[in-house]
Amino acid sequence: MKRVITYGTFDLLHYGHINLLRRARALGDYLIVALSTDEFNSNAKNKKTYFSYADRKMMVESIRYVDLVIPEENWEQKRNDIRLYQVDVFVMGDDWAGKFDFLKEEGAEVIYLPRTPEISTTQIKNDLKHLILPR
Ligand code: C2G
Repeated sequence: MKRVITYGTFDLLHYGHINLLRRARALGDYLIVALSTDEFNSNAKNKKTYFSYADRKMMVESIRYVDLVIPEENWEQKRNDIRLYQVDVFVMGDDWAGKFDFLKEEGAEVIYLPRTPEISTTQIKNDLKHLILPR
């Protein structure tokens, strides 16, 4: 069984996230999502999420491509996660290109997938602030 892992906040879940998860799952047989906790978001990622970790976890777990959701609590856990969950493939959107190549040392394939253009949680928040609705 080929096991894939990816990391993220997945706040205000949108089709860019789903595109990433669908392609990540297609790289193996089992997809783990390490979901940034509320503490990690506010303390280390300077992100204030709209939805709580519990709500984001419930939504990500509901996605057909996702097999397991675990907490992402710090930047350093990736090496251990790869060992602990016997991960074969590490996947991120290409806004992270090059940042996690060191994980190859743990024997994992490291793949950066093209981001879905024109959609982001920040964009959604800004549009809603100015009441710009999707086309
Ligand atoms: N993504 C995408 N296309 C978009 C928006 C996001 O492919 N239009 C991808 C991102 O590249 C990332 C994943 O969806 O791989 C989750 O996005 P975020 O929740 O913004 O994740 P981020 O805050 O980048 O957290 O340790 C890694 C971090 O936790 C990654």
